[in-house]
Amino acid sequence: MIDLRSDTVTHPTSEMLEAMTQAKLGDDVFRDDPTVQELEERAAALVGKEAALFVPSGTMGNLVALLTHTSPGDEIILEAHAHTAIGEGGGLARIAGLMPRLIPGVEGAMPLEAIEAEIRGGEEPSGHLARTGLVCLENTHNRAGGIPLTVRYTREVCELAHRYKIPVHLDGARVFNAALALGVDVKELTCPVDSVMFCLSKGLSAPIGSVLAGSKEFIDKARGYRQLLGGGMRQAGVIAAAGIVALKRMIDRLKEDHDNAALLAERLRRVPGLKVPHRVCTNIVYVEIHHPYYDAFRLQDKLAERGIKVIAFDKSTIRLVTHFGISREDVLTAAEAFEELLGGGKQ
Ligand code: TLP
Repeated sequence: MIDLRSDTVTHPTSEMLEAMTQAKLGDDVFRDDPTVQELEERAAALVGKEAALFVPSGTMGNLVALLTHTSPGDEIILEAHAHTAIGEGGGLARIAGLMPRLIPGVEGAMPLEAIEAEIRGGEEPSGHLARTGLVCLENTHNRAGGIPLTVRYTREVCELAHRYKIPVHLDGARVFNAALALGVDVKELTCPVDSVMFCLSKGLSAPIGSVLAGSKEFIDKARGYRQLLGGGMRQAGVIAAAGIVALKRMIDRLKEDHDNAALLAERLRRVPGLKVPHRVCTNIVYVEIHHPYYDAFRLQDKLAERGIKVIAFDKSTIRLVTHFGISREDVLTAAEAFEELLGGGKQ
């Protein structure tokens, strides 16, 4: 099987499995699991924050951030196709009681003027207007094709939001991919924001877990919300141990995934009936299917019959993601399968 559905499908490395069996454990809800503490300290230092919190998933990390920064009834400004807006079960409204204010972005970046136009201060005396409680960014931006938001843009959004005393949260599920693609230290992308969530279980290949990082005060409060959501994990050092290996060993190798994605995109661009609608800068490739016989769902099924797994997002869109375990040969094989199915008349 060549599994290009997501970088979430990566399995732990043997070094991770070894570290998991050797991990020193405690009860993390009592805050005495040394392995979780080591992971949190390393993670915080890596992204230039005072403190960090280990959470079971990116979805929980984002939701805990939202709950910590805002009050129910607040508005939250997000890019229209942000994962937090469309991919996290509506938790922002169902659980945090927030009203999404969605702004369509250009390559995942909301125009600054549009953000400023949507900010509401809540100081209006009649109390009619909702208050903007948070601005969210996503880097890399998943639905925009894994495009990284630049350091300059990140700083500008933060300066703008902070001028109105509004915090900024970064969904940095793949922020190390962004830093690599931009050739910057990840801190450049994470220091300007008030909080950042990043995933250990995607390109970094840990089996489970994400990290939320911010100021000490923010993380102390966030810990309570994690508990409320059922995210207190007791002997969590078992999985944190894999996360530590992920941070030590798996960040630099992301380049291989980016190179493979670029090669895949280059090959797919040549296939009749396919369009790659965006720049490919990291490990995500979307293709649009314009074919008389295949729509995305049928193509997904036919590729699966050939041992290639992809995700059809809708009738005309398929997503492919490169990751640890996918080689250059694998992406060439996948591209050939597209070519044979769409170009070769083997229907
Ligand atoms: N994204 C997953 C699936 O939800 C589709 C994927 O395969 O891309 N932020 C971003 C930008 C994400 O892409 C994801 C997961 C999350 C948050 C949520 O992380 P998890 O899956 O750990 O809850």
